[in-house]
Amino acid sequence: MEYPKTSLVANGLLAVSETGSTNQDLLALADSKNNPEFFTLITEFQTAGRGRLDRKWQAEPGSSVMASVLLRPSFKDPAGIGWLSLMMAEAIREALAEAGVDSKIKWPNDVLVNGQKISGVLAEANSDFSALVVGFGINVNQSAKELPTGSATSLLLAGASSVDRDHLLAKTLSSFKNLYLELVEAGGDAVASGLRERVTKSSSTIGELVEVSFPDGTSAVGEATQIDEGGRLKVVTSSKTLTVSAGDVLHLRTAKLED
Ligand code: BT5
Repeated sequence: MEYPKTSLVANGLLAVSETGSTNQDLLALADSKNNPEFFTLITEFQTAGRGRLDRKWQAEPGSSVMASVLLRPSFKDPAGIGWLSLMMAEAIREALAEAGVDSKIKWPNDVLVNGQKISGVLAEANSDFSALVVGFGINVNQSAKELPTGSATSLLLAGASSVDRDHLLAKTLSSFKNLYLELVEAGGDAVASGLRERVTKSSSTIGELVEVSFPDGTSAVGEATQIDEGGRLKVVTSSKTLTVSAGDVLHLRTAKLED
């Protein structure tokens, strides 16, 4: 497939029909070649698509948008870096809205339509943090039986048929670029750049009763009250306030819809 609209937004575009993982490939390219910021790698099919915590991202060939964008942030503040997944989720939400589909961001990296996952984002860095890639998958044309889980949805299932994947990707990248350049201008300060306010407005997690599962296997239940200046989730439990930087969140009031 050709991506003429995306080529105008990306700072160099490589489109391959199949690969293991666009995130993995772009991280390797970032180290070996001096590709610039917003260089984008897109594929029609991944054989080893990555999610967080060794999970998999699965999509049928040609059914979705799967891409990774290269960044080389001038700010070294980890707080700014913590925002990149949420920033891409916001850009995707804006692109879906343009396609006529309302969605919400579920902290830390999902985009949901009526509680079902239409998109996931994975930000990864190379070993010395000189390059970051933000990868994302957006389900476009899948029918219910082509999706890997019952909690997933696609633009087609959400009522948007014949979506042009090139246009969707170009819109996502251009929204992302605007948000990112505003963050760079604010020195990586997501509060000053207005990013936190935008993501908070788009979030279905804030104000929810949540169960957080931590990578070490423990969990906690409380109310998600805000996203802090580093992109972390504040959760007020019956005994304390937690600041969550990594974990999975289950929205308890809407859990039936999501799982
Ligand atoms: C994510 O992880 O949601 C991040 C997904 C990032 C995928 C992109 S594709 C381009 C780039 N290159 C890569 O190799 N990865 C990125 P996580 O929050 O851990 O969610 C993973 C879980 O989502 C899986 O365990 C499944 O339950 C579910 N899942 C897998 N494929 C899905 C799909 N197509 N739609 C909805 N849910 C899916």
